[in-house]
Amino acid sequence: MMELEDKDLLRKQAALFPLPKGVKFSYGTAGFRTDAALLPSTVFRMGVLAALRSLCTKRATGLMITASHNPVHENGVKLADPSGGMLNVAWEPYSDMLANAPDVENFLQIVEHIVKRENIQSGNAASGEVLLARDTRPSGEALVSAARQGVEAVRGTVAHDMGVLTTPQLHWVVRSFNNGVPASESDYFHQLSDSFRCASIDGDADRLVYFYIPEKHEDGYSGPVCTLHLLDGDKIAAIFGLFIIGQLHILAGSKSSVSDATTAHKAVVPGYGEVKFAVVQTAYANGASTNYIKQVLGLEVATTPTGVKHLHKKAEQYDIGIYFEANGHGTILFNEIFSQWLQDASVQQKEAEHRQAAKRLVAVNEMVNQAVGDALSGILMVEVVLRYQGWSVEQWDSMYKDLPSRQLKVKVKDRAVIITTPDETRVASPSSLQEAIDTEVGKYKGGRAFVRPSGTEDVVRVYAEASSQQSADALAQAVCVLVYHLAGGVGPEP
Ligand code: G16
Repeated sequence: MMELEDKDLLRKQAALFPLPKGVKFSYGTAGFRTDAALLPSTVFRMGVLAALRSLCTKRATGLMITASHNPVHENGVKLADPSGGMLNVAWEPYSDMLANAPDVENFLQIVEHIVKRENIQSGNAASGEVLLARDTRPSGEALVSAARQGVEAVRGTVAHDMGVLTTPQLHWVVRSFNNGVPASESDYFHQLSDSFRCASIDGDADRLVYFYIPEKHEDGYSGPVCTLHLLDGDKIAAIFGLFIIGQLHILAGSKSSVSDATTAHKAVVPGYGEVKFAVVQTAYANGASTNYIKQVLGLEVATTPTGVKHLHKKAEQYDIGIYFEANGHGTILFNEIFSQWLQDASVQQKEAEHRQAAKRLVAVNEMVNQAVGDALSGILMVEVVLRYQGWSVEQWDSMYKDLPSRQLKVKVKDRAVIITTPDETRVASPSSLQEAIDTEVGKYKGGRAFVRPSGTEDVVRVYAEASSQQSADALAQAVCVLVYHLAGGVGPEP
């Protein structure tokens, strides 16, 4: 029950927020919303209501100052229940009554009515909490202040100003706060980011890689230093290859799985014939990816020099050509005749399962950007395939384990002095450089290394693979020194 002291405090504060003349407020679909200049009394009164609701439920409530999509000169107030959801509809009539109370005495009577009806304990022993937030409208700060005064005009209740938040963030914060878990804006972002995989795209959105940070290190260590797991263009090609060969198997009426698909690239589909299907890579493809695509997926792997222009041209030679550079450039190409056949098959195949497989491939054909690799359509494609496979990003990552590798670059006076073989895996000139690289590679178990002049930067790129990260690093470093001495390095020795 309200004591005299409680009423005096409320009366004094409410008098600071008189009701504007000739306006009728209505809680509406999602709280009050009107011209911001008319709102201080309403917001003050909703602060009072949010405080009463908190005292009634003995949990925190929320109050959001926003007018959503409405013009900037408008504003509004929404209330969040302790669950984090919308204000209990049974309380909506109270909000209308309070907002329209013509004077302070009438307002106090309504407050008393609510306190009595809801059996609310107020006063010093009570402890209510209301979390306040606002959008970026210029009127927001003053209205949050009105809300705070409303909350704190109810004795035993405190307001916490959470600053600028989105409406769903405030609801999330209220829910978390009441569940006793960290509830700040940064906790909200942590929760979102921790629940996803991440994808990263480059400056002009034509490259795509995925990555995640495992909860535990492989050696069981789980400390502040973390190892990032990268799912690069090779792994994207592998999962696309897996998905497409799976659909071709269905169309071919073959029950074989990827593990016994050693001749799958010769998938013979009744009504079409042999579907020519390959994955196109460059010398930068991790050796483990090439092995997996060839030996586990049973697909043909074609190799071209670095540069999308080369991979794209090669991929066009197949009915379906997946091409990806390890750095995330890539896409899937379908030739026109096969695309048309798939369209027809998606309607005409007798078996529903076959029609479905054809439809899936038609959908891929429509979704991927066949003009050039496109990070945005690539992300959608990855998400679709992960969903189809029912895989987490960790399961995708475990398709194969990358061989340890290292990529470095060396500044030289004239990068054109290095001429490579067409597949870029060997140096044709100066021949002394290739001989020295061969000798160095021979020192490392599972070693592989090549160098090539960059086509985009004034450097020579060095790539090395070996059976351990330490060896790959050492091999790459040794090759850098060779390039520096045998191909006109400039600046300090690497
Ligand atoms: C360009 C090409 C890519 C190539 C990359 C690096 O990408 O389109 O095909 O992989 O350069 O080339 P290099 O090793 O010769 O410097 P972007 O995304 O930088 O335009």
